[in-house]
Amino acid sequence: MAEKTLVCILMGSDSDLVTMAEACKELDRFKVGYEIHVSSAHRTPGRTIELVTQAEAKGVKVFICGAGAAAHLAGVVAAHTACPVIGVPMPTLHLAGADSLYSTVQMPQGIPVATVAIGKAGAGNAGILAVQILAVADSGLAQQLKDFKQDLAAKVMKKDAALQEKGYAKYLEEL
Ligand code: RP5
Repeated sequence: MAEKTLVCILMGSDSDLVTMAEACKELDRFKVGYEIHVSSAHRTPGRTIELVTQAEAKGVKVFICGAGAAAHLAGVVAAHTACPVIGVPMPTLHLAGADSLYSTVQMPQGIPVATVAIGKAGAGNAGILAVQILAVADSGLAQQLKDFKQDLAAKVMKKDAALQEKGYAKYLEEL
């Protein structure tokens, strides 16, 4: 059976896809259904609002928005939905993503955007955060998240054990 679409990912440009794919990968990991669209707050403002309305009608519960530079997409989406909105600031050429970060995070009181880190780590975390939001009402997802964290911890422990065994120089050679 096809997964229900619970998350809607919007990005301002297809040039954002290389970053936003990290959010897709995390949602795939947890088998959470999502849709992903290119839609810009500035270039296609009407279409953006239409996508938000359609997504809500389909049962979407969380929006993830990635945009760069004068990054107003997450804020505009948040203005049009009562669902949680996660903003992912894109890295940029001229200001290294500080422009995207500030324009995504500095929302006026009343219209929150949960802003994650700039770039791929932020996009991946946006996917995980969306799963965490959904897991509040889904014990199966909550268990998957616990397993995921245990797995992360086990990987770090394994690396430390190898570092202790080999010493830093050999470890570095094999990195
Ligand atoms: C933003 O402008 C997009 O989110 C993208 O990060 C940036 C550049 O877009 P392109 O000129 O590559 O389409 O709206």
